[in-house]
Amino acid sequence: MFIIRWLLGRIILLLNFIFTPKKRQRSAEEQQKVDAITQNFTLFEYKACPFCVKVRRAARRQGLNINTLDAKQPEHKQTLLNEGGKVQVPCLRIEEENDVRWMYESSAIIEYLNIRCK
Ligand SMILES: N[C@@H](CCC(=O)N[C@@H](CS)C(=O)NCC(=O)O)C(=O)O
Repeated sequence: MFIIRWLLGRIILLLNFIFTPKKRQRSAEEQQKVDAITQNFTLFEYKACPFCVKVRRAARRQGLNINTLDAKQPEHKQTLLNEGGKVQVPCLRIEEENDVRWMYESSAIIEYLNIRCK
């Protein structure tokens, strides 16, 4: 079972690499504005998780630079569990004006990013 999951993960990563989406281009000024928003975001993920790949691809299509943390690493996994509430990826940590939110569900994250970072 582990082998099959591992293999599927490699296939997903390979396909993602081959069919890397085009990154949206913005003017330097526009990109700066969007970067100022996304610098408060952290995406907790597993590299080969299909739902995480989906979010990373959507972020790339939108030209967003989002810091990622590998939730396989025990320290990040613990943070996700303690502060987010459960170990499920992808999870977007959103820090805004002394408020921290933990957003689960790939579709919800993509929708949020599309609205927040037009
Ligand atoms: N419906 C969720 C599914 C996310 C999901 O199933 N993530 C898996 C990894 S692919 C997970 O976090 N499993 C818990 C674990 O591995 O501990 C989404 O769209 O984000």
